[in-house]
Amino acid sequence: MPRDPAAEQLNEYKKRTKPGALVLTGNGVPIANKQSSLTVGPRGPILLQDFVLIDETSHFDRERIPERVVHAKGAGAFGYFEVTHDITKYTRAKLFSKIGKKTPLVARFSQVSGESGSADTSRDPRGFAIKFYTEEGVWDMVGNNTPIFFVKDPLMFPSFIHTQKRNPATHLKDADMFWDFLTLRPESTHQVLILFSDRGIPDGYRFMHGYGSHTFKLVNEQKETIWCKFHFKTDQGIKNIEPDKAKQIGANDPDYSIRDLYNAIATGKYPSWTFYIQIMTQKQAESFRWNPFDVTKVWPQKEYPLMPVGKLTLNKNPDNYFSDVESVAFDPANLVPGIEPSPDKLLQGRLFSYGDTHRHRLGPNYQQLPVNCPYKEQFVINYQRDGLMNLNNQDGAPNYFPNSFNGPQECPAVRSPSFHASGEADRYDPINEDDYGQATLFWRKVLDEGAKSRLVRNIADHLKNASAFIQERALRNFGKVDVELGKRLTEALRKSDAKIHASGISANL
Ligand code: HDE
Repeated sequence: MPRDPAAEQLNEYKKRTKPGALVLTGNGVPIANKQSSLTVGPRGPILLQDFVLIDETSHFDRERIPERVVHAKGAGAFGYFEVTHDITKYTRAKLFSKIGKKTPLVARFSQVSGESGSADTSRDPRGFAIKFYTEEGVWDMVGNNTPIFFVKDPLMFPSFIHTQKRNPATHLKDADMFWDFLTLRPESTHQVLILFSDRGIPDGYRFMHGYGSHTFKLVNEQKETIWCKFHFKTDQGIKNIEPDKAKQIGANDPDYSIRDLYNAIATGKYPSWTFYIQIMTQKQAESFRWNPFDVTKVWPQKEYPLMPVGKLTLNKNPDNYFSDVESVAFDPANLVPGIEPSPDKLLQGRLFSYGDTHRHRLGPNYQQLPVNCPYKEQFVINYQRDGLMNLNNQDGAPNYFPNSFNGPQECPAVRSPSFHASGEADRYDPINEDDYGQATLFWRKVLDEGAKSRLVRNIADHLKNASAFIQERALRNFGKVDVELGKRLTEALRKSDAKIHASGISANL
């Protein structure tokens, strides 16, 4: 069998280069012997003056940066976005300014809860993050492959993530943590159903949709605003992996999805997604039967149809995984004129968190790394200076504002329209926000009989590992989605080796 392009990477390098380049130290000095340390006699000890050894070892000691606290495992690629439909009446964002316009981008797809060495085929949401290098700065669309999320208050997020990762005492994934939290926060039910459905294990990153998930605000040239959601539909079609096969692949080829994306692009099978928006006027939002900024709910597509906007194509693999993918830093706060945040609380929390984690993970000047830099190579001109690993002296421009020395000026044209905000400051619980309505629709209307059976099996296979009282709470919650779901799950758990109090459950449904 011929080797695939990912396996051939080094041979390809050899073909396109000439032998004979010199190996240098970090400060650019040729190295006479790269294989033997400098020792006193053939048996050592080693001399401290062996700069070749020290240079090599000390750089090696620092090769890893902290992995992302979530979405640590992922694959990335470069490509472009092309506008196919005019939406200038809704947004003045320059990347949408005319049909046929192309904007370069980088995409990163990821698993959420596993570490950077974990298997690509685990049941987990997948990250779907796109960095558009627009002419008015970088727009990051940092979404997932599901249109909704588990929780809706950013204060819940660290706890939620803790429950999906390892138990700090045992360093093991823990079914009690997982189900305890989710069942105590019933707003997560809708997303839990999607996670345990067939779409919970996509067949690589090419065969899944992407969603901005939150509601955003679009602003047009006249400063009129409208609410909007972003959808990326895969042109490859949806493909998922059966759990048993996923386990098998996870054991034999844990990097399955990274390999699949790399090889597809290397062989010219460029994956693409059609980009749609859903819009809702301010007036419609006021009378919408759910909170339109509640990220645990979708906007029904029958009432708010998808409108096509353009196509996103990935056509170039990273040259270097570390600098192009590990160092890429997405931030939902990276918005461009014409796209603004909504009051969605979870989104508001994210507007702080990402820049904060980047400053920790990559340093204060992470925006200067080529993959993060607007237009990639051109440095931003502003009044920020210095700091760890600063590369930009801004050509001697003044570092204070206002100034009389041709420092960069404000641009009043991009001013955002004002918006009204008022209310009693308090910590509001999301109570009476209908935790089950859309989950019920998902169970009854979206899934066919086969999909329902697989969902029940998938939940039971996981839930059976939790403590009995947590299983019972889960069954009560799922029973509120649909009595049938509760009953079928109870049955499935009874058939498994779960230690449930079988009699107590159906009584409580
Ligand atoms: Fe993230 N998330 N997240 N998230 N997220 C991160 O940023 C966070 C949420 C998503 O390929 C982190 O650079 C908070 C929703 C993706 O590099 C961190 C909250 C959605 C990626 C972070 C959320 C996402 C991240 C970790 C709730 C889908 C990977 C490393 C308030 C709409 C991006 C990093 C990449 C990564 C925080 C919820 C998507 C810690 C606080 C909802 C695709 O900043």
